[in-house]
Amino acid sequence: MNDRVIMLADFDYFFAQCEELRNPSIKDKSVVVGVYSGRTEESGAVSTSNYIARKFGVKSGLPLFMARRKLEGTDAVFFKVDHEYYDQISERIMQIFRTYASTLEQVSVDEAYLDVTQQVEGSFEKAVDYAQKIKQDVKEQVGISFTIGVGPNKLVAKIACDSQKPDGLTIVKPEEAKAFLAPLPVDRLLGVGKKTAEKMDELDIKTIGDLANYDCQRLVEVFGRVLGIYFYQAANAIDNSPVLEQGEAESISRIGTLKQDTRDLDFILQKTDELTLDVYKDVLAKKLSFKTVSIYMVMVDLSSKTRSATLDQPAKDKEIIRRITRSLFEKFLGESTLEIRRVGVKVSGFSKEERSQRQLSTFFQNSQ
Ligand code: TTP
Ligand code: CA
Repeated sequence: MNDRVIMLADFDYFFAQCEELRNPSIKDKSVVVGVYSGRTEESGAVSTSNYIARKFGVKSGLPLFMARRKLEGTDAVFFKVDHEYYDQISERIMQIFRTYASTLEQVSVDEAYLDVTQQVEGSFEKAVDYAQKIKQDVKEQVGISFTIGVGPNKLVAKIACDSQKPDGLTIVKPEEAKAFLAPLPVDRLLGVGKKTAEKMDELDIKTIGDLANYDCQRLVEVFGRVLGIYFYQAANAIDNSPVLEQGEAESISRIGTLKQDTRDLDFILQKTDELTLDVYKDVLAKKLSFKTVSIYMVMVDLSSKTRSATLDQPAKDKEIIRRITRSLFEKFLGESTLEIRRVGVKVSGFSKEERSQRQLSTFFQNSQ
């Protein structure tokens, strides 16, 4: 576990940056992405904003009417959250990250840990160039900027990442880690909320350095064994938690809208071939085999249907997905008279042990 090189990548002002990506002309303006509650035109809160809007005090959580007030007289632009679009961008970036790391742990839509120890041969010097290369690659391929923190473990990488945004790169070598954390307030540590920070303040612990120098036994008495030891170790930059791949995806799917409503098999298969290629790229990148292939249709009356076929043996071949997709559509078109508006392709049944129909509940959960 020693001498690891761990990165945390955190996409800059993510939802707002995604909006800038598809509307480049707004880059010099305040960009606000809001969640509208729907009660009135204006009710809701800011989900995130770009750094120009932040200068006006417009940040996550601010009520939208206040955001409008603060930005009055400027040519700010407001968007509604579009999770489907942000998820797609996020997924493309995570795919690129996978090619750079031995393990990738996605923490949220815009954050992931990368274990790059092997790739940089344990060298923090090499990690500088490596991090820049990843940033450059994603910038070119996707057009999104992000911030990287590098450290000997997840805890240090995270705090390094938070220390300089946006488009930042902060490297904290193992021998610098304790000194890097020492001056920071204790609430920068995961698990130190307002109440804990107050309690620590009573013990005259204000900085992470104060905590690191505190008697561990005393901390155990005050906070209990698990937390006391955790706080002490964290303050001393000790964190052995591994970068863990998230639980294997239950399914991989892609959905798209047809250029026109149709019942024409070839026309449909043109679209599903594109979708299959994307699904297959995911399957390949995650080194999975699948047992079930499904198709999904949204009809002109907006009703939706799925059909599946399960193989006897796990497969990993693109041609198998195409072949089954074709035969499922042939059969389906024989059963239905409605035109089709949207189509989807899905593979599932990944794990080695037999899975139950539990997966049905997650069927195309991203579809609508
Ligand atoms: P953050 O990483 O906290 O923020 P950010 O990416 O917008 O900005 P930065 O990292 O440059 O400081 O959150 C990631 C996304 O999560 C953000 O783009 C929007 C969403 N979000 C909310 O919807 N509500 C919130 O209160 C917060 C904090 C984030
Ligand atoms: Ca972010």
